[in-house]
Amino acid sequence: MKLLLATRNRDKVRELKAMLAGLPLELISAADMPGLPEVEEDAETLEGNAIKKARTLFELTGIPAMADDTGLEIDALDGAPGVYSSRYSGPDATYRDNVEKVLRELQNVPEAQRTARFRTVVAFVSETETKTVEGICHGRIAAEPRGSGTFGYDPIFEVTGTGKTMAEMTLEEKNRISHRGRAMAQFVEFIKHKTETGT
Ligand code: ITT
Repeated sequence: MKLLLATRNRDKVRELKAMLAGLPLELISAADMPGLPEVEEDAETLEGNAIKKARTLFELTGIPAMADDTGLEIDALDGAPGVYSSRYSGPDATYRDNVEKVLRELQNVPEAQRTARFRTVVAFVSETETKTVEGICHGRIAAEPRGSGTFGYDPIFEVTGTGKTMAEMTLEEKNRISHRGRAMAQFVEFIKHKTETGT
């Protein structure tokens, strides 16, 4: 079975490939397919955007597609940046710009009130079905960035119960406990069932 990873973010592709390794799938990444359009993420929910990305690329290529949409939800900011996580500080924002904006906004917020969560919705779209699963990882926004592994908001996201930011973890450690890892564990079961039953 072919599976198209409908994301242009190479950091996400690296994690998704590690999580899908060992399954009888031929993985194709949209990041490696020139000519595919950028899908505008204009839905109001992670689920809406994930389905839109997967459906658009399935319709263009005919290959069953999966997409993940991820948001960082910070309680002291009423759930922001949430669905706007990739462009929080503007349309061409870098990871660093976004991290700096979050830290500025939380400047006067004490440690106990810096609670947050990463949420990932993974969507799968094929000719016959549309399926979504969700994964959540709880944590807190650190006072300063720590660690250089992984990507995005990871250097400021301290995972509950670990004392580490996600960027202080190895990829394997992060994938075991992360929002994306949790969503993908469910997705892997779903795909395994499909490949075993030929559905
Ligand atoms: P695609 O839409 O092409 O998949 P994207 O970068 O826009 O790529 P998302 O909308 O899912 O992906 O993610 C929004 C942003 O959230 C992303 O640009 C990162 O800054 C951040 N992000 C996503 N997953 C993350 C993770 O595991 N750790 C830290 N930050 C993450």
